[in-house]
Amino acid sequence: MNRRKFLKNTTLSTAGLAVGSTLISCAEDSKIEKPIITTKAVASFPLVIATWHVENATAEAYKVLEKGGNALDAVEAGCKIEEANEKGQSVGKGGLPDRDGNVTLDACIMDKNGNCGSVVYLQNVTHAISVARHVMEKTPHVMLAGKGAEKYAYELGFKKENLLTEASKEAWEKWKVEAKYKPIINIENHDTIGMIAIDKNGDISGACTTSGLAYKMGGRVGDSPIIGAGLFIDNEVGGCVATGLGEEVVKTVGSFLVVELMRQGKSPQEACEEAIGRIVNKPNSNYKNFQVGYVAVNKQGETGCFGIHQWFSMTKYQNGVNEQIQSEFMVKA
Ligand code: SD4
Repeated sequence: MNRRKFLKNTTLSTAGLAVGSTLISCAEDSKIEKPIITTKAVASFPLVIATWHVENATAEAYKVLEKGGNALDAVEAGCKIEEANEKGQSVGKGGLPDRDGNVTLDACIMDKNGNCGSVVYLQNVTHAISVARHVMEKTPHVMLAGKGAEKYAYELGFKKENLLTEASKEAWEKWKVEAKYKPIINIENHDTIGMIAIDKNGDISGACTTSGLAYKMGGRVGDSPIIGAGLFIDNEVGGCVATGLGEEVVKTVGSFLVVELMRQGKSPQEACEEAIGRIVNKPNSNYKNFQVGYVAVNKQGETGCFGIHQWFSMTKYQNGVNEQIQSEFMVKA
């Protein structure tokens, strides 16, 4: 094994950083703390990280990587687990519908060469992430929407399915009684799945898939299928995926921002914190009422995650350990 490969495959431990927190200036009156990073950065390949608590999905992706598979296949396989999981009410089949009762999916994928594909407002097809991959690999385009995306999926052989499960229909019927639209700050089980993998060659790919915000307006598209907002990968630098209120992520081009901050030398953790700060510190930010969370990894395999509020989490599979990591957060009540 040559030295470069040896270094790539060897666990690199960097020093743990000090524990503590400092107050940062912030809009309004709440006590907002900027934690100093407490996690030890331990870097090694292969690895998978994902938003929220999705250990089955990271396990599936890691299986691909362990067999020597590439990061792109790994993130697609991982995301498909959650898309097929009818109990997850914010991804794929079983996702909560828009206010008219339609389940509409957004997804995107990006590879080590900067290629990307996405589908927005896709209906009746469970595996939006796979359709997005086909858009990337087989069409001259980056993004297909609505009926066009659905038609393309059927041409590829995807089957037409009713994505509105009884449980999601029931939740929607209950919601209709008051029909108040309010973004949900945290979904306790799991949520939009954004996933990034680094394979044994050190190459990075990422994917993001969601049914978007529950009871959104018909036609609404969030950040998750928007390259640079919901996901961004630069194989020279690292990758980032977002979850939470997509409108706020789009306004700050969040995932691209995190990757660019890492390019400038910030750790993944520092970059996620700064990107969250950009949202919170905007004039008149309504941050108390919504959640945004980022997970990121750099080329060395160091990871970071950060949310506006408590209860955001990252699932990480690295060094044979598949674990849920509770994210640090900005707003301490
Ligand atoms: C969206 N970002 O459609 C997605 C939803 C999400 O936690 O991540 N919810 O805005």
